[in-house]
Amino acid sequence: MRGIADLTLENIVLEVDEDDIATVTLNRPAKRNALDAATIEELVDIFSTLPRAGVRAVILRSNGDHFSAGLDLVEHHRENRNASDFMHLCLRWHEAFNKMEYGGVPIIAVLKGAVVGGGLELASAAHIRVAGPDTYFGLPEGQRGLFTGGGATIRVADLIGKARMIDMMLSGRLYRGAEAVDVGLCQYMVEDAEAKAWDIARAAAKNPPLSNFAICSAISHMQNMSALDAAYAESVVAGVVNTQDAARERLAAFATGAAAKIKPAD
Ligand code: 1HE
Repeated sequence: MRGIADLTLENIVLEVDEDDIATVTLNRPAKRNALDAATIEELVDIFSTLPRAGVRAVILRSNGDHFSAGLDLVEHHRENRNASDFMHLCLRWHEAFNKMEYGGVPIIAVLKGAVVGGGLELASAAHIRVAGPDTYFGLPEGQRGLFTGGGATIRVADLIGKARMIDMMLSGRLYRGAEAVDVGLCQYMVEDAEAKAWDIARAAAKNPPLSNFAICSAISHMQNMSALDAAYAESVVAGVVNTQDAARERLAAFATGAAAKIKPAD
């Protein structure tokens, strides 16, 4: 089985700290972290590997002023792709983003500057999005004579609803600030997005990995099912998760009054 040490990465920096929290950093700041075909392959490799490597949470971030400018438009222009080429490229985007969404390891995205087009599709595949004051969201595909190909019709529409997504694509509307939180493009808008993402990652990493696996795969899978099948699948997942050793220990702590209570801090 390929491990983290076997990965060959040029456009992304991958680090894992002593608490098994991985940092995945897009590292093409000179190109505003545009997603070329090679970067997508690196994302496929990384997110195929991390869930099996004992990683407990992932911070997805980028170097430079912008999270990602989306599809590498210059490469797309240069390659002069035909319909089949681009369809197969999109399937690789889906491979990468599905590995993220369904991989079972919490992914927290740190957003800044442009989160546009394919950059928003990438951010949407994370489980939690934390934005900073300069972050803005857009889907400029229409303006470029393009269409979404990395899952926006599924994930962005799911986050904000199809009417808002269509408006973004037709009118070029950009969202930022509190409005971006209100419509659902991100869950947090804070001064220091990086610090907030780390707080969330450390909190999530304290949960048993099997619980996080269910949270970060089962919920997405169940959204794709009928209510009847989802109820059945939820029962099966809960049967496995809620009887794990780590749950027994935590239940014993609660039963003896040793566990923390679920209350607001103030
Ligand atoms: C790029 C890209 C890119 C920058 N592909 N090279 N996405 C877009 O339509 C967004 C396109 N980018 C922009 O609007 C701007 O670059 C930004 C607002 C993100 C940043 O502006 P700025 O002034 O900081 O940078 P810049 O001067 O525009 O670009 C700096 C360099 O990055 C420059 O390269 P250089 O070699 O001339 O220095 C740019 O060419 C390069 N660059 N963005 C390639 N996107 C699966 S389908 C998904 C479809 C989509 O994603 S459509 C949305 C595409």
